[in-house]
Amino acid sequence: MELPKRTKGDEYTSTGEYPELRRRIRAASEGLSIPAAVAYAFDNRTRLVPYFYSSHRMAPAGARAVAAALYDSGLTKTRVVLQQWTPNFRPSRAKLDGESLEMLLVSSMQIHAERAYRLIADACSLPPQDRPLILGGGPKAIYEPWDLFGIGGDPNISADVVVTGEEFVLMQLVEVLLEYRGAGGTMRAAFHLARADGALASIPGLVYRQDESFDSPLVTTGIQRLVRNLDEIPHPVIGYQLLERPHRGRELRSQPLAASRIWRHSPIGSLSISHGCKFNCDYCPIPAYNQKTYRHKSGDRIVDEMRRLREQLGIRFFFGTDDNFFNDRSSAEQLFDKMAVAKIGGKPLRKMARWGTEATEFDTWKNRDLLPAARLSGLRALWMGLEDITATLINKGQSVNKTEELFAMLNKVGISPMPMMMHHDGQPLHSKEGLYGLLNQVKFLRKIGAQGMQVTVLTPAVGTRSYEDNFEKRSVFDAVGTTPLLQYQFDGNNVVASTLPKPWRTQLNVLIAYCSFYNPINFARMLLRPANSVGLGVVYQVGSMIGLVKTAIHSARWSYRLWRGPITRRAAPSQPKAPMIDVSLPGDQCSQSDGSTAIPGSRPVGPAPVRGNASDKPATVPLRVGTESQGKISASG
Ligand code: B12
Ligand code: SF4
Repeated sequence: MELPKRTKGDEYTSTGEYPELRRRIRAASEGLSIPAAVAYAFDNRTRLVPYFYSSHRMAPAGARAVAAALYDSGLTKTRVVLQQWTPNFRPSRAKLDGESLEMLLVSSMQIHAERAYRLIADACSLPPQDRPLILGGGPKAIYEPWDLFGIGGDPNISADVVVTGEEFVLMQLVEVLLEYRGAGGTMRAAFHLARADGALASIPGLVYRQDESFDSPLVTTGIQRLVRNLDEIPHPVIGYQLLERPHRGRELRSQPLAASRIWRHSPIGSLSISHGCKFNCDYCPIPAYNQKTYRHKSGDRIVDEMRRLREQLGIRFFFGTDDNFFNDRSSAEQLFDKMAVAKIGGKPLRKMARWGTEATEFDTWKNRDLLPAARLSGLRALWMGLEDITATLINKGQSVNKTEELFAMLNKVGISPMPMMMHHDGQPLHSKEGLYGLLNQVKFLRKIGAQGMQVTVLTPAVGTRSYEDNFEKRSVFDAVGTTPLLQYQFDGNNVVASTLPKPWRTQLNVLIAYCSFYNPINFARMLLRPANSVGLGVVYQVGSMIGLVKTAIHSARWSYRLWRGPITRRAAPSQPKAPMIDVSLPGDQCSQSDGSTAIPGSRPVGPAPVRGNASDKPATVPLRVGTESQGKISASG
């Protein structure tokens, strides 16, 4: 099921609301010391091609943005800890300027959830009075917030509050908590007071336990409001300067990573340029998450971000975290106009900074006349979700002829086309005729100038229209052999759902497809191409051939286990294990794509509890906390 959206016209914050909120928090937090760590969970088992390099060499934008928002609001004792770089970090032992953490903010995708649980478990190993306030956020929290409470069935291992939206929601929460904390309290104590007072119900985008009792239901406050003007978001240069430097230790170092060394560890800078996509693919949660909106930054702002990151931190390669960059022509145009004439250190921006992003083939084709301008803005690579160029799996306006013509145009202007393909049950490895087979498509794309290749398997994604169907069709695996499936395996690199009798073949198909693209022969071919079409291809070939060694071992093992079986299947996805109560205020009510109004898994309770009245408790429902997928969690595991 997709996330619901707010009523039309009520999706956004008003102009200036977010900067004003930060200004108020700055005033309220003056003189306070609130040590906080934003920990980005990362499961190293997912470090495979095609993300072998980017997952470690591109500091994630979400965790940086959250830390930047705290810092910019006066909570300057904030550090960003990436588990890719600091795998042994233990929140329970972390100190900033000699003080223990008062807030632990865990950011996680679904595939890194097992690592997120451990971070939370470690923080919960402290005596209750010493525990930081534990907040969950990021894609795992957005779609399955209940999973971060009562982890592994232990009600003591739990986040205190989960943010199901963006940093604006967090800062609204921080403002309320500061009001309750005062000068001498802690953020966790403030959270308990604010919750008891009903003061959190008016912040859309939160999930928390109604009280501290073991059978407490979860409360959801509805769907977030989105910051409309992305230029209002704090500058990314702030978040970069809060990064913990890579090390194997458990504690935090006294100083963050030095500015002069940031580019060495994160040579690619991810930049949030736009959010949203006009398409509506049934296996993708992005349009619903964005409440069908499209937001973008101004050209001036992007120029300023690149300039400062280049000049102050030495980062010269950028990746736009766009869902569909060419979604809106006028916003792309204004960006190119500004970037084409911008200078960094007296030189044209395009000489000092290069960038890549994601866009659909349909919109890139529609705006193909802008490609020369795009190149002048420094755009050097475009990742396109072609999925299946015959449009059999999904029709997003892609076609064989269009792809061929577009790739030629892109290569001509010096922008590397980077196709992203999706292998599925209906697609054979090879077809005798036409282009339906996976290998036929990979070979064709290489010939027409693809500089890189991503092949993932179609994997059920939470928050999508097709998610539940996959369970109903009994395609999603529950266990293979005696081992239950874990969340890290839903990364598109493992076959975790299939109705075929031999899913191990699908697993090998992907590996064969990669080997057919990334190999010494194609590497040599790339080198022999005319200079203007070599682009990223050579770099990608080398990096991916290295990454393929680990990926091949991983794939062969998983394929073997699928072959051995037996495979058991699941009839339904994980559900909230505690009852969920929707207390969103009338103005914050939202609607589902099917016309219903509640948050998935929740039931409305009418008017939200107001301050001073937190006793709106539902009839008791038998409680089992944690999900099957969580397993037993221990802080030391
Ligand atoms: C850029 C991107 C990538 C990049 C970089 C990822 C990175 N680590 O930086 C690359 C290309 C490497 C990548 C890879 C993958 N990705 Co990706 N990626 C994105 C994308 C397009 C943008 C993410 C981003 O940086 N946004 C900009 C920042 C500023 O926003 P944000 O991350 O949403 O963070 C905000 C909020 O979430 C919140 N927040 C975040 N953390 C926290 C923590 C706390 C405590 C709080 C309060 C708030 C909070 O505040 C932030 C600021 O407003 C998103 C889609 C999207 N539009 O969100 C998918 C997305 C994150 N990716 C996804 C997936 C599945 C993958 C892959 C598994 C590939 C695949 N099969 O699709 C791999 C995994 C690689 C790995 N091993 O980790 C999914 C995750 C789904 C889920 N339920 O977990 C997403 C959501 C796309 C989708 N299908 O919906 N990805
Ligand atoms: S085009 Fe891409 S981002 Fe847009 S809905 Fe489809 S899969 Fe999602």
